[in-house]
Amino acid sequence: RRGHLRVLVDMDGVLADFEGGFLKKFRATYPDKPYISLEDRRGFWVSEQYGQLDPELSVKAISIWESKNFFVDLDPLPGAVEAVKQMANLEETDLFICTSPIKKYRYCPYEKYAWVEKHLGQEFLEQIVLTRDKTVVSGDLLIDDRPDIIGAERSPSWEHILFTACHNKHLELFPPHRRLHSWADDWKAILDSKRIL
Ligand code: DGP
Repeated sequence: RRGHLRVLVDMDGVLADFEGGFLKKFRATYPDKPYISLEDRRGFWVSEQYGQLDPELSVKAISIWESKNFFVDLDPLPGAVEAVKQMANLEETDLFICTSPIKKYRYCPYEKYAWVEKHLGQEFLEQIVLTRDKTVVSGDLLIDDRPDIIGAERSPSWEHILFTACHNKHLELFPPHRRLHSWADDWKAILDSKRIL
């Protein structure tokens, strides 16, 4: 697809509200245990921060996203569904949903497909890339809330745009690194900045 812009969009924390869904189910499952409010979240790994409160809380946190229906029940983040549908309809733009499943594979990969079908439609199932290593996937842009995206490819083809999330909003980004603050932010301008004139 010569001349087309290829955009990779992450799922958890960018399209699907992993942090909100986690906290809701954690509090419902363990009502008497302490928890970390979204305001106090720091660092990409939820289990690490819960483990700092108490090692048993790390195990309990992991049990939440390893449970049936965790991933399929996640709500879309505000504006995400509309933005992705618009992006997919733009001229000369190829959109892929690039997401890392958890290694406990009983429910997660299946439920990620089910989520995409439910919220975006069957035609988007064609656009899913499940990988634990996003550096080996080629694209012009990767919109992702994880600050440190590394893997086997030392020099990924994409520019990583950090999608703002509760756990990364306090990080200072140094130029030339860029953020997308939310789906209300000007994502079209970021795409246009990568297009060849
Ligand atoms: P991605 O957003 O595509 O990089 O996928 C990361 C996955 O890991 C996503 O499903 C969220 C999940 N995750 C978040 N925190 C933790 C954690 O502390 N431990 C593990 N194993 N997975 C986590």
